Amino acid sequence: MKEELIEKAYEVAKERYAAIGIDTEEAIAKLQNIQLSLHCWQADDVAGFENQGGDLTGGIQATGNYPGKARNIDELRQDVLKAASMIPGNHRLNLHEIYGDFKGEVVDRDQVEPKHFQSWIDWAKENNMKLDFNSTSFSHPKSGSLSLANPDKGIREFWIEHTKRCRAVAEAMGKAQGDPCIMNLWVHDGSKDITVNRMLYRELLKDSLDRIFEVKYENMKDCVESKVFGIGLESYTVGSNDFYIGYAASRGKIVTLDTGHFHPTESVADKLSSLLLYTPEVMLHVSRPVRWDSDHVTIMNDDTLDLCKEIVRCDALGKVHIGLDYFDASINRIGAYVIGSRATQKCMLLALLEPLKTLREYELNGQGFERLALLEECKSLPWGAVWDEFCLRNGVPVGESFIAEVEKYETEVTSKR
Ligand code: RNT
Ligand code: ZN
Repeated sequence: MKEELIEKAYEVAKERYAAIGIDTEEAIAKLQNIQLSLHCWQADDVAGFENQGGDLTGGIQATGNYPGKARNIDELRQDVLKAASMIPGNHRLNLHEIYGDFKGEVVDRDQVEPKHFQSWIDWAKENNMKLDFNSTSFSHPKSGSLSLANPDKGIREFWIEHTKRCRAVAEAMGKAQGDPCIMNLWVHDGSKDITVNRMLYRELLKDSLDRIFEVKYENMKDCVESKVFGIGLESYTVGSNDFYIGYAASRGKIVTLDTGHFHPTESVADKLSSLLLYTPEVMLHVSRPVRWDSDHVTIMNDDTLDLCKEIVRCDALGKVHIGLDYFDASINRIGAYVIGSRATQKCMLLALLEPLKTLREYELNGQGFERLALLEECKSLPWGAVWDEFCLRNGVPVGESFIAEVEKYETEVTSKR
């Protein structure tokens, strides 16, 4: 597409938005500052570099066998940079513990140290990317159905040690980058069939978490992520939504809302304004559940739009961390990164272009018709021209031109793996 055409369209859009009291330049500036935390695990179907070829366990699944997944740390880094080159703005990378640079050594989970992530810290600095982190309780011989909530003392201690060490890794990352590393804690703990010990496991998890969080750090922030159920763990999840809301609210921790971790008709967007009253910040795992927590690639659907609008309506841009969490192994994986990231950014842009002041006036005046009419009209305002301009200014492919770019990378790089 010709640059002049994009700019011309933007000038028209700018005027059109100005007519409803919206400054598109302000929206663009805000969008520029929103950093997504790109999930490293989309590049290799959550395999990591520890148990090459090992099965993905813990009730999650990456389905599909599209060729070209990253097989080692170099390939993964190359893929992430390629994806980032097609996503406007500057973003973060979210690592799981199993993606450490173990240099061929067997480093068990209770042995992990910041040094195993030194090359990531260096790489991130070179590439102007900040890092976030996750402990990894799945895909391990000691994972089973219970990790931090395991009544077996040995197994529970193992995972407590792992998670404590992960916090130390996150602290090292945060310190090195001069910006807090957000560490997410999700454990799959649950039961396939009816359990008569719901309380016992939750007491154990609560106690494990208290022990894990004993050390106070300055350069990392802790998040806890709930879930409804995992595959093979359908009857009970120790770390349910209620469990973690209570935990986080009483301990000043951050709740991670994964958009695939609630009942299908539950609105995740609606949770922000409640959580933000009682917990300091919120972490998001933006995903796309299709009938279950299927982790399809995020798209610009009503769920994602509602979520982004709520962030803006709650005036919480500085308090909500936006991470992505999906793993589709059935399509080009770099393309999947780009689609999901850009879709999330488009939703954020639409949220930033909302004539909130007028909408709120209507609402307070009891003008329900006017509110609904303006909300509907906003859907067809020329936000696409603002998006194109944003991409152009960021030097990334505009519109569908990234398709050819992904295809080229596939021909030259991923198809040869
Ligand atoms: C699983 C959780 C969790 C994982 C990642 C890999 O249901 O969403 O966040 O997807 O940690
Ligand atoms: Zn998640």
